[in-house]
Amino acid sequence: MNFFDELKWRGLVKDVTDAEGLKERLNQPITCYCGFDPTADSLHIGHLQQILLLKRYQKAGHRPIVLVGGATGMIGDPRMTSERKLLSLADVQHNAECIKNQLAHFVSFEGENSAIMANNYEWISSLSVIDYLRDYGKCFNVSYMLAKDTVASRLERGISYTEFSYMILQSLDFLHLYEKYNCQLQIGGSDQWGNLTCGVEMIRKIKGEDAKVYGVTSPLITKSDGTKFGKSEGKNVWLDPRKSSSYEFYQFFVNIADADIVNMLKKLSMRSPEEIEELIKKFNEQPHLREAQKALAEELTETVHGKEGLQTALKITDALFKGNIRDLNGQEINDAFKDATKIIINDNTNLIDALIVGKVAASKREAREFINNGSISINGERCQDLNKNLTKEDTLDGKTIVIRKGKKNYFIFNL
Ligand code: 383
Repeated sequence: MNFFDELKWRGLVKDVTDAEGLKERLNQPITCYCGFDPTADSLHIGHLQQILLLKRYQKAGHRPIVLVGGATGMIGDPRMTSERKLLSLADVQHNAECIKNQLAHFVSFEGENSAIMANNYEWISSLSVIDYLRDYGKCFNVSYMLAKDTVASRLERGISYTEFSYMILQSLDFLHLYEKYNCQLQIGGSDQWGNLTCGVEMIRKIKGEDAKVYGVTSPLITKSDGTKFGKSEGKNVWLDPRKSSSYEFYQFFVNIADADIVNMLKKLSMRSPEEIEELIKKFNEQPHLREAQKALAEELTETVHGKEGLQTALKITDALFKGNIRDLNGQEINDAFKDATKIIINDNTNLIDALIVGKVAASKREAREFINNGSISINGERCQDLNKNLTKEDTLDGKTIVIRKGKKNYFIFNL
């Protein structure tokens, strides 16, 4: 399987400006780029596929350019739905610095095909409005721009001239990288198709038919249950451990539905196709073991959070599974129960009362029953004492008490 066929096998090719041409071209090293706008101070799981794609290109001998959109982030790529709120220069610059550091971890800056880090603020911020309109504006026919997906979808609701111009900026980036680094390929998610084709067209117009450049998109990951990929309980899963812990990240992947795991394994694992086929085979024989989910979760957690992050995630997962809460330190407890509702109680509250306040039990009778039959544990130790009071001494870190009902229902009490 050559590189392009492997990308297709993985489900990482949606549209290509010239599929035959690109397939052929990829037999020689190419310089390719993908852009990321600094709309937040961290990237999230939705960006992972493209980041890993850049890594794949590099592994296959090509040179990746990671572009941070310090200028485009000031303008805003139009969304299908509504106008974006403008971010301040200070925010964009702060975000750009943050995501640049994140992105730098995924590619190598050594060797013959070392990666390049670029920020389009460098060349766009100094562009004069006259040059912009004369040199680039002339290449775009307004009716062509109006026909682009995102623009077309916004015409009724309204789209500002600012966002309307976005595609010109992204196109001139491609031209700039083509001129400076002979970058001949831009990749992106399928939402970027309009921007990619614009760039290819513009380079052709300015540089002539001989300037061969390509654009290729990959499908955005879709989930079989219709919910959005990359969100856990409606919230983004971020790549920055301060925003989403390694445990949260690991849980996201380990909980992928059986119906989705094969697709995600192919798209996101750096394992070879043979190794992936092997995993899929094992998974199909014994899906309940969730080996495929565990393998992907472990691989990606290690890539994004490092060996230590993975160890922490596995330690928390194991402790919650076995109920050994006492093995966790303060930070790990925070990570483990970040999203759990915290029930505030006074020092020395009777356990039965606490179970009612925390809605662990519906009545005193039920609370007693749970305690009697051994379903209640405090910090991982079963408690069958009906007279138990919860005190400072029961807290793990001076304030937190973890109560479990049955095998898996955790309730967090704060004193
Ligand atoms: C800016 C300047 C360029 C080339 C690209 C850009 C950014 C691009 C964009 N991309 C998304 C983003 O920044 O908005 N206009 O969040 C996402 N990407 C990648 C991928 C994706 C896209 O960063 O589909 C998901 O991650 O293309 O939505 O010269």
